[in-house]
Parts: sequence; C-alpha cells; structure tokens
Amino acid sequence: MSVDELVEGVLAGKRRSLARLLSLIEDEDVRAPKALSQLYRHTGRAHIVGVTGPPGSGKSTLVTQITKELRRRKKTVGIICVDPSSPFSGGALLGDRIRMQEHALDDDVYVRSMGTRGHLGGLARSTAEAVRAVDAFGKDVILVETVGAGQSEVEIIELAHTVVVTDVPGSGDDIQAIKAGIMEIADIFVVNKSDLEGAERKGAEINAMLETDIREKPWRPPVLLTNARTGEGVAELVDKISEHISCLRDSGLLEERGLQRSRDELEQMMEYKLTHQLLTELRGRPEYNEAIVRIAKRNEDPYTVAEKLVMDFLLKYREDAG
Ligand SMILES: Nc1nc2c(ncn2[C@@H]2O[C@H](COP(=O)(O)OP(=O)(O)OP(=O)(O)O)[C@@H](O)[C@H]2O)c(=O)[nH]1
Ligand SMILES: [Mg+2]
Repeated sequence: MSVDELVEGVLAGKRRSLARLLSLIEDEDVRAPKALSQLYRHTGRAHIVGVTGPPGSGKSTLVTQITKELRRRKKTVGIICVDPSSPFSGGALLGDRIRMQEHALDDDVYVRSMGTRGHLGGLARSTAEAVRAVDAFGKDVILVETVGAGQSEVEIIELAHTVVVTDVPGSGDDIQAIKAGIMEIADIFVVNKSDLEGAERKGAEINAMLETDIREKPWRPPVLLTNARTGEGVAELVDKISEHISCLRDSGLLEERGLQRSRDELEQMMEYKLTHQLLTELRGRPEYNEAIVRIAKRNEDPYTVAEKLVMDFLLKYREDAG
C-alpha cells in the first residue's frame, strides 16, 4: 500500500488502512511520518480523553462503559490502550480486547493497543501519532488508557485535553503518590469500584487533598464515584468530561494549549532534524573524530568545539542559501 493509498483509505474511513498506518507508526517506519504529514490538516477535531490510574483500578472496564454511554449520545469513539510493559501490541492487552469486544462489531468504535518496541520516550511519541491517525480517521472522542503515575505515563497522557484519574477504595497511602505525581494533570478524579467498602471515604480524602491547591483556576477537578461493572455513575462522568472541554473552550485555555502544543511539536521536530543533519554530516569527517580525541586528551574542551562546529554548520548553510 503506497503512502497516498494509505492516506486516502484513512480519510475514507477504511479500518484496514488505519490498522496498517498504526502498525507503521509502531514500527517507526519512514512511511508513517509521510502519511501523518498529509493527514495533519485533517486532525485537531477529536476530543482526546486520557484515563490513567493504578493497575487493576478498572480503567479498561470504565473505558468500555464510557464508550457505551458515548455511543448512546451518538458520538463515535476511538480507544487506544497503552501498555508500557509490553513489547508487543497485538497480544499485549488481550484481556482488554476481549472485554472491549462488545464494541468490536460496532463500526463507530475503533480499538487498538500500543506496546513499546523501543524506549518509553518512543512510546509517548508513537501514542501521540496513533491518536493523530485516529483523529484524522474521524472519531469524535479518543480514549487513551494508560497505567500508572510515573513520568513516562505523564508524558503519554499530556496529549489529552481531559485527564481522568482512577483510584479505588482502600488505604489512603496512594494519596501522597497522586499528590506527587498527577494532581497537576488530573481534570477529573474517579473512585471506581464504588460497590466496595470505603469508596466515600476515599472520595473525601481526594477532595481534602484538592483543597490544598489554592491556585486560581477556571476548573476545579470533581471527584466522582463509579461502578464500572454496572455502569453506575458513568453518565455523570461523561457529563463532566464534556463539561470540561466546554470549560477549556470558554476560558480560552483550549486555544492556548493548542498553540503551546504546536510550538512544542514544531520545536521537537526542528531539534531532531537539525541534530540529525548536523551529525550525519560531521560523522563522516576525519577532523570530527580527531576533535573528539583532542577533547578526550584534554587538549580541547567540548564547549568551544561544539560552538565552533555548530556555527560553521550554520554559516555554511547561509552561504549555500546565497
Ligand atoms: N467490584 C468491582 N470490580 C470492578 C469494577 N470495575 C472493574 N472491576 C474489576 O476489576 C478488575 C480489573 O479491571 P480492569 O478494567 O482490567 O482494570 P485496569 O485498570 O484496566 O487494569 P490494568 O489495565 O491491568 O491496569 C476486573 O476484574 C474488573 O472486573 C467495579 O466497579 N467494581
Ligand atoms: Mg486495562
């Protein structure tokens, strides 16, 4: 399948084309950025919702219920499950796949798992690209499920407009972890498994934690109780999810964040391109390796050499440009 066919297929809503593109993204195939570059102007329409929280807190079950509710509201849905611990996407989240199977025959729902083939940073990037692909495919809401509260997960979830953090009843030990890790990025807290003992108390603990944040903000994260097995509380959750995006829109934050994101994306890409070009050119030259040896022998210092190499490189391009 050529890049053009792939792009056409995705825009025409062909699931097979989307699946193929997602595999290319995961494999870091050179055709992926080419296709994404063409698809870019068709993105930016989906509401991206991150769902994160400790292992087993019911994220997948909740995502299934949220999807059901969104379908009731005539919204189309894309689901991306990210599993940083797994090198394979295909079988990685088989359990999730099976649980989400009830949506499998629904053409308006697209489910995909992403595993890591390389380092975690790579996963954050490939997830962002996968979301972009599903966005271009035309889904109204894209749910991104990812485990945990570590830095890499924060990176993954940062692409979401709305972040839902799940927790479960039980010891309040994790409150400190939430405070340290994800309070900043949480837009909605969910105490799932509300059928278990202590759900109200956990909700109160999270609320108390939120009280300590006195900064002026247009949105105060609500704390909701859900039972993802029965779907209890899920309609309220979906209400809050759409209220949140409206709030972002009305306060101007959506536009502001969009600009910030575009700036980050552009700068990351330029940084990569520039470094890549510079290094490709330098590494073929004997004097480059000689300079490294001189640095190692302390005959030269890397500060001066780096400055000189970069300036020479830029000057040369300026001359080339005339
Ligand atoms: N009692 C109860 N069990 C639930 C509820 N929601 C989910 N579970 C159960 O909790 C277990 C874990 O649910 P998952 O949805 O796989 O949790 P997860 O957070 O996606 O798990 P990982 O992706 O492995 O981190 C399953 O056995 C679910 O049936 C709930 O509201 N109440
Ligand atoms: Mg899961």
